[in-house]
Amino acid sequence: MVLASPNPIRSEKILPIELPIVDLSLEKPVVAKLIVKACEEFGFFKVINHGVPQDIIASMEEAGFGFFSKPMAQKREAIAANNPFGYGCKNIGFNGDVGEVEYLLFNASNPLSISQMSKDISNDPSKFSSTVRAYTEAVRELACEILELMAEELGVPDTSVFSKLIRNLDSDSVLRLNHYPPITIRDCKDRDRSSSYNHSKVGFGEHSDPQILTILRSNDVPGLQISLQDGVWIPVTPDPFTFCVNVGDVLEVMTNGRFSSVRHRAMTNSSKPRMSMAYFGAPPLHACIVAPPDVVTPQRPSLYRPFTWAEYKKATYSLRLGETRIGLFRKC
Ligand code: GA4
Repeated sequence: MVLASPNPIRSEKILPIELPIVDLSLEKPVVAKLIVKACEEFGFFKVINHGVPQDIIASMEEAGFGFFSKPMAQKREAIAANNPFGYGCKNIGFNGDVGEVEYLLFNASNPLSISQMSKDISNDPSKFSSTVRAYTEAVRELACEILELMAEELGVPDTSVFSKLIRNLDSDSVLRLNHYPPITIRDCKDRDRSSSYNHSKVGFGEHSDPQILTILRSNDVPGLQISLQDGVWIPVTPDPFTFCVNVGDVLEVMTNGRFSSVRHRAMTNSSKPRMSMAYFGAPPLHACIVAPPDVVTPQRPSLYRPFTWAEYKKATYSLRLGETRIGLFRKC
């Protein structure tokens, strides 16, 4: 098990492989096949011609950078007391994980909480909250479109089986803006400075996403890496015009293990700030997570016991970032 650490990591293999790119403007059946193949082989893919208006993306990015460029004393006003939402700096979760990252976390399905939080974030709270809401709605629609194509290709008759969970008004989806400031040579300890290592540090440690589907957009700065094999990292080439989509733990369970929720991490760099904006589409707390009968066959019997998202979330927050929680729900 590898836990989040802010220190440089040396003895690892970095493999330059490109993720599959799915053009959403192609014919539906073609797109659906490409998506399912990518989810089986990589758990990750990029989408182009995704239909999310560029001005909505640009406004969200501008609002995010606007906040992160504020003095620390002002950013601290957005720290929430007893919940994961609001501003956070270096601390990830509640169990001692740290990284070279600062972030804003929003309850994506609760417009009221977004408006409340915006008061501590921006001098123009109504503009900020409508920017967050417009972005969230646009990426949620994209997530639903992708989830419906997946269900179709998997042969599930109710093609809204996955998407209805995140369309539900009680969905527990979150939006996260992660800001990775550049780590300069002066920030590194002497022993790191003398090495030929490129001074990259762990921004957000190795983990899998607990939810159904993640829709991630980053600026043109590298940092995201995925791991298809222990200790082997594949860097994802940044492209601000595409979205990077990945399977979460719940979708791995709901496809009875056909899709993989793949571990990934974010590294910092020494030259430019990186900002990623991730929408994590999640079910409502009371939703029962179980694979539809169509993906359970005699050759592929059901792998997980049914559980609620509330149970899964509780397990997630009781463990460290890098720990595997999906195994706790596997049938013996
Ligand atoms: C990883 C994916 C999302 O960023 C997140 C994270 C959450 C948090 O930062 O509050 C967690 C992490 C994430 C998984 C394990 C737990 C919970 C931090 C942590 C140590 C918002 C999420 O849903 O799970």
